Amino acid sequence: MTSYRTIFLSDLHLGMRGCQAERVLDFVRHHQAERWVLVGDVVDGWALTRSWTWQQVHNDVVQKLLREVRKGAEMVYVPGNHDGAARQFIGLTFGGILVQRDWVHTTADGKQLLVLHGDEFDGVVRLAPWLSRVGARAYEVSLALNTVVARVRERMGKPYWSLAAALKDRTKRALQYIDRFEEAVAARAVEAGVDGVVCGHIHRPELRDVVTEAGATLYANCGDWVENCTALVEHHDGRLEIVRWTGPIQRAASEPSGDGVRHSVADLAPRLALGAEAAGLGLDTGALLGTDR
Ligand SMILES: [Mn+2]
Repeated sequence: MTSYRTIFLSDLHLGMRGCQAERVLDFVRHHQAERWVLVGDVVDGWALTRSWTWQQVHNDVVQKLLREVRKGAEMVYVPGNHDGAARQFIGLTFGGILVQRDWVHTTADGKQLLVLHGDEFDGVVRLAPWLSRVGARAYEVSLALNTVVARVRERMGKPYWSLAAALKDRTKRALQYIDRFEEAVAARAVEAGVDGVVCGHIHRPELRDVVTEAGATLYANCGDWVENCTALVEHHDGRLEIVRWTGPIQRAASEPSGDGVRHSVADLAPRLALGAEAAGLGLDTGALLGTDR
């Protein structure tokens, strides 16, 4: 059992196919904190609207978090866009969980961190259709892609190099989007006069100083529990760290054995980009793959 002062979690996407709920559960079981901060997209209401994929393990995660509160942990919940329905409860406390639109967290060493989900910057950064409702489905589909790339190639009748080239081009655009998102979020923190910002939303864990035109600030992104399985933690002395959890591998019957579920940040970008491309072009990736995920 590892103990931290604060644990920040975002983008669990409970209820979405591809959500690694077993890993979340394992992480929560092995950690304790004085305060838990949920940075949005905890439950994926969009996915649940499309098809009901709520499983017992998703309930288990919610119950486990509630138990932490009963045991005395503080919990702050900043809803995201996928669980935006919870935004109607801003300012209220449910079962000891305080719901906030955004939140200023003060670290043990006195740093002030503005906590927000990050979807409020979608309007500023207009390069990522995969963050939209339409793109969300394409993104979900693209998550399944890397395991069936061989089949796609065969069906499309395209040689491997052309697919690789296309991915390379799209990766560049996805990275450009990520840069712009990080800058926009950092600029908000500078504007707010705080020492840093904690967000989620783009499923890319990060902890670094970002220099904007208005000044430099600490940018922290919790990452997600669909691909990266990361949390942002604050040690008891105020030091921040990204923790990557490699607990038990979730293995559904339809999934390949081995490391078919875990993906590195490095191969996240092309798949995000492919989702973007599919959304942007109205391309039915599901049909291409011969699956209807
Ligand atoms: Mn989001």
